[in-house]
Amino acid sequence: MSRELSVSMMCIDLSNLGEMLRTFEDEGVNYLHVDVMDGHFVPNLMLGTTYVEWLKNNSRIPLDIHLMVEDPAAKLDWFPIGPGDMVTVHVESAWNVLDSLIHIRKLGAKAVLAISPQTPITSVIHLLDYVDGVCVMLVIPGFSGQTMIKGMEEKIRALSDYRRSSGSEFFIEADGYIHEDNIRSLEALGVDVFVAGTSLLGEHPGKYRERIRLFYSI
Ligand code: S6P
Ligand code: MG
Repeated sequence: MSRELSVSMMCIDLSNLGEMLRTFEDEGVNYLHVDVMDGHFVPNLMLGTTYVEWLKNNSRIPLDIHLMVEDPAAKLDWFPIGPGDMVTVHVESAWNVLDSLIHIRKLGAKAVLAISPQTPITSVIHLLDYVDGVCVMLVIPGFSGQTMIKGMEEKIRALSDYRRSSGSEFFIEADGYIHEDNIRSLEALGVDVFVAGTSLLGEHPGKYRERIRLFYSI
């Protein structure tokens, strides 16, 4: 599969949201990455249901909803999830995470299982028949603007090796610290979908069109 970009909506300039969305559409951005945090599973609180609904109604780009919440199964119906969207739940977030994966697929969306930096890939292997993708967190969930935790490349390599040797077809998403100097190396390791915020929207104010073009051309 060709490289895909999911733009982190927690890093966006809200005063310029409409124009930014039009630019993302023009430039072929694949997903709008919506981080949902409940102040319990992670020590931060953000991106509420009304905002997600607004994004759904005001952009043609599929949503990539990343639920960093306790008991995600009880909250899935709060969001406007439909065919083409992608919804991520954390393997660490609930004993019944499989219920969420099944429910997400019933809604026609892609089910993605996320693993935090300290969680080994063995914690998701037995669930791969129920997922479309695995999201490897390269940073501690909760905040943008962090640096990559050591050992994450090896983790992606191991997951990618498993995918190849088992013949599984899940995609690998990498979330956090995506910059122009690590895109090609992460892709070579097996990453298909990249979540980027700071390098697109934070470090170069106003230059998001150029930064998106750079992402696809590297
Ligand atoms: C972090 C969150 C991420 C951030 C992403 C973008 O908990 O899940 O999706 O939005 O890390 O920020 P940055 O600064 O790493 O590019
Ligand atoms: Mg995220």
